[in-house]
Amino acid sequence: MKRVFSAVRPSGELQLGNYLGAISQWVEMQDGYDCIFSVVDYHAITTEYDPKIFPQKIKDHLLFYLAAGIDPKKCTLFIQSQNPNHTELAWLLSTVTTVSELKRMTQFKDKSKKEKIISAGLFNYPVLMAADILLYQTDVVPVGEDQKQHVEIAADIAKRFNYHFGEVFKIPEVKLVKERARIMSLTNPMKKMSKSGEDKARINLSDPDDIIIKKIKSAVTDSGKKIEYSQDKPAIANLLRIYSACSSESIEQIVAKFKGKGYADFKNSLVEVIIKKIGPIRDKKIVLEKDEELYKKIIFEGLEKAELISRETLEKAKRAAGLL
Ligand code: AQP
Repeated sequence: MKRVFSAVRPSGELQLGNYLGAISQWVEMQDGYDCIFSVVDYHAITTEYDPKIFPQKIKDHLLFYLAAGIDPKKCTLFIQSQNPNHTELAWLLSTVTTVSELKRMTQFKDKSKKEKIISAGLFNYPVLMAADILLYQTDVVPVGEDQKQHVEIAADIAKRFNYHFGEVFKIPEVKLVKERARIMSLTNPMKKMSKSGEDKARINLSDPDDIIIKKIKSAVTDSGKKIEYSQDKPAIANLLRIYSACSSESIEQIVAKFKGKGYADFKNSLVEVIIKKIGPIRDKKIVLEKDEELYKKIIFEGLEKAELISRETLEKAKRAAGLL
């Protein structure tokens, strides 16, 4: 069975883009693949964060995975910082990674513009992410478009390590879902929807129905009145992609459905499909958090499995590099 690794960093409120671009794919893959999913907290601390609420954020992320349909009996679920093999392999991989390739990372360029302090951790983020992926001899990494470059650099680092020290790592492949791969902000369709930044730009998985209604009603639209999918109309194209991903209808079907109708009708219907898709996840998560023991049990069992698999790879890598 092919292995899948994917993760989200607990850097804010899980949003619709995270769900459509990543977590919903995980749910679809868990029956056909050997899946390992993580909450990558070490990645989240590379940008500004609040340590006081951080443990709750980590827990919320994992509970949302479960609420979205990830089954801990089928998958391995764990918290990244609890498995020290990740940081240890990252150090080894950093010795075969060049500063110039890290400087090319779009996400580093974008994120460093927003941060008060640009940390070495933020710069080295792709190396830690390569370790996350390579430790599990991963075949496939399902991510949104924005993370594609990071999976590609992980593959380059793996090839380089293998070239210098012998076959240690499997070369991972990225898996994107086209329509869902890049959900854009509701206030600026040229920017992607993100966990961080202004709240009204995104739909959080935790948003109550009335907030979802408010956010969609005030989402920016383009000039004109027609509901059409075109590059010149990025705002409506984004809302159509969200509609399609939430309803499983094709963009063509949706455009045909709203022929002759205006933005108000379209937005009313969009609200319905979003609430139908993510409302039950929000409600389930509220139920799950009442069970105090569940979270502890799942991360304990997941960590045991993750540690075992990753230790084998780490030892192989250290041996190949002459450290054992
Ligand atoms: N807008 C998006 N559309 C589709 N997929 C998305 N993902 C994130 N935003 C969108 C996918 O969600 C997964 C988790 O991402 P991450 O937390 O590791 O990092 P990120 O891409 O930086 O996520 P955010 O939400 O944008 O967080 P912040 O604001 O902290 O930077 C990835 O698979 C990602 O592709």
